This record gives sequence, C-alpha cells and structure tokens, in this order.
Amino acid sequence: MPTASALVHATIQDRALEPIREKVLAGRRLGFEDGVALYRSHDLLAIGQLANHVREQRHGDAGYFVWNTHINHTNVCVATCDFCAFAAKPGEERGYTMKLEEVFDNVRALPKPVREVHVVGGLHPDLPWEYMTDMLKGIKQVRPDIHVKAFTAVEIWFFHKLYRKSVAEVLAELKDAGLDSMPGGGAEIFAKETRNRIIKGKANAEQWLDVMREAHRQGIPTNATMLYGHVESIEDRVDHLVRLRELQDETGGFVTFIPLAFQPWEAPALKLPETTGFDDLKAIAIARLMLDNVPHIKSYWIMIGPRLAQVGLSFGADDLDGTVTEEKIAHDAGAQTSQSLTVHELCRLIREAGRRPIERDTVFNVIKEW
Ligand code: V47
Repeated sequence: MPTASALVHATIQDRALEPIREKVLAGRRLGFEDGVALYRSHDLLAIGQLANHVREQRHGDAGYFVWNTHINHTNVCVATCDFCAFAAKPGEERGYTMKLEEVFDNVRALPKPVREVHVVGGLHPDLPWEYMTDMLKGIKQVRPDIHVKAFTAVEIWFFHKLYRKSVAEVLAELKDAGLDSMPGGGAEIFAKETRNRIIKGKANAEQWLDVMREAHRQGIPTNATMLYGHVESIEDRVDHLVRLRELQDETGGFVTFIPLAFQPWEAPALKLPETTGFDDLKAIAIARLMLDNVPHIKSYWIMIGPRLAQVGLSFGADDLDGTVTEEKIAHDAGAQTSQSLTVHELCRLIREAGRRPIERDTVFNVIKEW
C-alpha cells in the first residue's frame, strides 16, 4: 500500500505547494504565506488532496448532515451591506416582522425529526428586548427538545447597543431564555478597508470576534463564516482565516466553519459575477488546511448547489449542513438552488461521494447512521 505521503506526492504539479505538503503531512501549522500560496495556485487536485488527507484523518469517511430549518423573524435592518438583498430599511414596503405567535406556529408545524432551528434576523431598531427572549422561551415551550441556534454576533452587538446591556448580559439573558448555540453569520470579511467598502452600520471585525469570545466564555458554542467572491483579495481571505484560528486557539468554541459564496444576482450594490467551481472548492479546501483547530468544515449546498457541495466532501468538508427548508438570505439574493433538500437526497449525495451519511445534532452528537 502506498503511504498517504506518497499518494499526495503523486498529484502535486505546482512546486510551490511542496513545502506546504510537507507541513500538512507532518501535522504542522500553515502560515499566512502558505494560505496565500494555496489560493494563488491552480493545482486544485493537489490542494484538494491535501485537504482531504486532513479531513479523513479527523473524520474518516463520515459525511454529516442535520435535520434543520431556518426562521428569519424580521428582515428590517438598519445596516447597509452591499451584498445583502434580504434586508429592508425601516419603513420600506418589503419589510416584514413576524408576530411571535407566527414564529411559534412555524415551530409547531415542524415535523418531529427536525432538531435544529436556525433563527436570524435583520437589525430591527424598534423591537423590544422581550421580543428576543420571549421568542426563545416560546420556541422551547413548543418544542423543548429542539436545539435553538440563534442570532449572529452582529445581532448580539446590536442588542448590546440598542438595549444598553453589556455583551455578557445580552448573551447570559438569551442563554437563560433558551439559546443553545449561535450561527456564524455576519463575519463577512474582517479586513478593515474591504469591510468598510461594503458594510455600513454594523459590528466591525474586532466587535464580532469579541462577541464570539464572550459567547465561548459562557459555554455557548458557535460557528464561523466567511463571505467570499465579492471585492475581497486573497490576502483578505487568508487574514480572515488566521484571525478565526487565533480566537479558536484562545477559546476552542467554534464548531464549524462555513465558507459562504457570494450570491450576486439580486445584490443591491455589487454588480459582480458569481463564484466559480474552482474558487468554491478552494475556499473549502484552504479552510480545512488553515483552520487546523476548527473541528468541522461545511460544504453549504444552499450557496454552491448540491452537486458541487457533494464534491466538497472530497475537498476537505465533512458536513453538508442540512435539510434547511425555506432559506431566505441567499434566495432573496437570487440563489439558483432549491430552498430545501430531503434527508433522502442528502443521504444520496453523501453516499455517492463515498461517504457514510450520519445524521448529527448541531454540536455533532451522532443521532443516526443512515
Ligand atoms: O451573515 C448575505 C450572508 C449570512 C449574501 O452558522 C450572503 O450554521 C452570499 O451565516 N450572498 C447568513 N451570502 C448565512 C449564514 C449561515 C448559513 C448557514 C449556516 C450557518 C451556520 C450560517 O449570509 C450573512 C451574510 O454573510 N449573505 N447576503 C449574498 N448575497
């Protein structure tokens, strides 16, 4: 049997990747320049094979998914993000805010096997604090067994400002009301100049990271994301990954990293083409290689389509996210994917990629092998 090292060696075309291969095979951490070299390289198969090596060392042939759903309680938002077609300014006709009873009715209607609800909304300036805490309490009352993954770090920062509570208080009160974990949205791209070009009126990189640090300190697990394929540079992407890795060294609280491919079609102020297959697979693979301390990498089919997400399972990703049901943020931006997949479809994608379909909960406890 050839060793893993020999196998990886056989496929390397780009000599610039050789020192990186040596580090990966020795289990040594990659530096900023390594990340840049990986992004500059066109040797996709070599990058993928290195990432797959790491992925298989950690997770073998497991291919995870979760039976989940999304609830976006409001799209009213005071922030201005050039990429976001979901948000509506206060007073705009297409703005909506769900009554809490509507949220609870949606949860009541969920089939029993759904075990995660992903709740995020816009930065609404007029909702009372009790709307947030009552929403969490009510969801738990309707479905005590459901895991509530709610509010991005950007929303938490906004609550801290709006309701004049410390970030620690906001998080502690939400946790008390039923918050189990937090999604990774709102990170976008940390690099200051790039972030300021496309985002106005929401948490900056340091504030996003501070919220996550406090969440992890309180024992609230979170995810992390990076929005790519807009105006960011390769250096911005690598900087983003390195900053997440530094916080993870400190706290260990990130569970999953999700690269988010920019959906350009309806984006309000960024006229750009969609990402390409090479770019999407590199985003997954390089995340796996750089984020050596983050357990899971998600191949998010909503953004890159089920077909490419499936290929992602051989390029460093171990998770496909889940059934989702009624995704709004990417679809308002014109995403061409469907809004939900059945468990049967997810299992087929995973199996045909040569992986073992494993249903998980939000924090990767195994529910069932399919
Ligand atoms: O924060 C907005 C992004 C995010 C666009 O943690 C866009 O498990 C692409 O964070 N094109 C929300 N992306 C989605 C998100 C997420 C999704 C699935 C799982 C998890 C998790 C988190 O969507 C926003 C923003 O970064 N977004 N507009 C767009 N046009």
